[in-house]
Amino acid sequence: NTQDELKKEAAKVAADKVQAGSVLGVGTGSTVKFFIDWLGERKEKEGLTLKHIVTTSSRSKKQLESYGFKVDELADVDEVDLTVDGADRVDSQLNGIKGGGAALTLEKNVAVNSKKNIWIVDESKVVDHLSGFKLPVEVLPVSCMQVKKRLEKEGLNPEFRMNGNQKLTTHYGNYILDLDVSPIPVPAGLADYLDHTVGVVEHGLFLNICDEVIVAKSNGTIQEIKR
Ligand code: DER
Repeated sequence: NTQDELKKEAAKVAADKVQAGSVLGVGTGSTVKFFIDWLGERKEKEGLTLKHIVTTSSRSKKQLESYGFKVDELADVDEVDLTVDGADRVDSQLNGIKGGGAALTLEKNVAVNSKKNIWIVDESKVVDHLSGFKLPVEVLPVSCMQVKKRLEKEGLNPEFRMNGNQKLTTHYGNYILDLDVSPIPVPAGLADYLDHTVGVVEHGLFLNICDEVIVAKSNGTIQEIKR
């Protein structure tokens, strides 16, 4: 099984869990892309309709609209029933690192306002302790150099994410600092520190947010891990 085939399988299991008439959150990334394809297929085959769909990136929005789904803003809905998203790493406690796609701020805002969060991943993302992926931190441009220095002093090895020779800008016009800490010794401690650092808009530590992970394994089986 190639990695894409695994992503596709995990995405299918999640798409089958989506209930007609519900409020659905749709994340971002290459695994979610398959999830949207499966939703499109359910729409075509069984006329799946949803009360609302909100999404975490313009890429996912475009793809959903290409299947004829209407996409609403999070501000226009009360609460999301289920959000399906990918993740960059997920540990044995179902805590994760997200933000590889630079959409972490909207992803976290949708996730914490969802009654249930399911992540779809291939086996390569599953780790015992959060490691092997740089932690994305979204920072305001105004104080980005000072924040970078502060994080350097903490030994967190921040580097700006680049887009060619320019700093990459997020949907909200901010920058991303990727922190090279692997493994992350105390995720809750680091999350707390970042939550209290002025200039940090959001970070990619998603702790106690995910309820269920659907893992596609290279031996062809699917593992569903629930909190
Ligand atoms: O959190 C993120 O931004 C990640 O990119 C995540 O959604 C996984 O993306 P992937 O399915 O392309 O690996």
